[in-house]
Amino acid sequence: MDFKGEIADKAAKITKKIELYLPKEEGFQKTIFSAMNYSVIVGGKRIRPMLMKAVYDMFEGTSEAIYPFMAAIEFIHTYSLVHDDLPAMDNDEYRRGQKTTHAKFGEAMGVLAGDALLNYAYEIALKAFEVDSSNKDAIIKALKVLTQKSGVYGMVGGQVVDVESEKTSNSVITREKLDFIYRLKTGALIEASMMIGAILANASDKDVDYIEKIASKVGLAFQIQDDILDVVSTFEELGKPIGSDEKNNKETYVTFEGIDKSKEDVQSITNEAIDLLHSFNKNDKFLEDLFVYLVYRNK
Ligand code: GRG
Repeated sequence: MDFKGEIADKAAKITKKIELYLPKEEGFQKTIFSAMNYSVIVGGKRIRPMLMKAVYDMFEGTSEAIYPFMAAIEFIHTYSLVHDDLPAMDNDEYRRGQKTTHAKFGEAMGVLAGDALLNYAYEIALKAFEVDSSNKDAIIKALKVLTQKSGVYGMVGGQVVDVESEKTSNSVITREKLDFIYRLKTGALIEASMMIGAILANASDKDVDYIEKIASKVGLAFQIQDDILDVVSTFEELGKPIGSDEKNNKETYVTFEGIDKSKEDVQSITNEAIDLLHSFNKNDKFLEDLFVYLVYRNK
């Protein structure tokens, strides 16, 4: 099996595990369960739980507590996409080739499905205490990372600055602000995923800090690649060569640095992350391949 096949296989296995934690579609509030389940099951690359498990395996983790956290991080990621697609934000009707949650269930249910997934993620993460009562300190540390990286000092904070930067269209966004947005909006959940993998495998605080640094590079390279893919698909849709004068209405890494420099930076930031990873002197082959796959993905 080639690496792409291996990734697809792992993603399918992760989906099966995650599905076990989804709510039953019953009761008077059945619609919200359907909307939550639809949002999670409709697709996604499962990158965050995959990174979490890969780091966990690298540190030779053995606690079953990893599984509720893998589900929780994917539920938080899913809520962020559901809310990002709402009319008040990006107003998208399709994601992953399917109707977005609000387009299928209505705007109110879109808001509620996002709220529900976020809260439910913590309900599921707390199940880690039932699964492994011998690892309480690590689970508390993991919960702290999960809550902080998702909130106003993490993903939500990044999204706030991103939304404000779009609204004030005549204010010029600085590279410093763009870096802030990328580090929080995209990077924070990737950092949380990898840090939690290390924490639950009982890695030292020093190693967890190091993993955070590596993850921050992976998150940045991942977001720049997302910008590159966006530009490439926009120009393909317009039938124009990449780099022609079409002005994008949103500042991105590509509008700041140009497509060629952006591609170079994806490569050099990924190499930095891989070099740091090697310094653990552990079996990191899968993680290294995963970093490369993530940043050179085409969707
Ligand atoms: C609404 C609080 C709140 C946050 C939204 C995630 C996000 C912040 C916005 C979505 C838009 C976007 C392009 C974010 C950057 C991160 C990113 C590339 C998300 C997509 O992640 P993938 O590629 O998605 O892992 P799949 O579909 O594979 O799950």
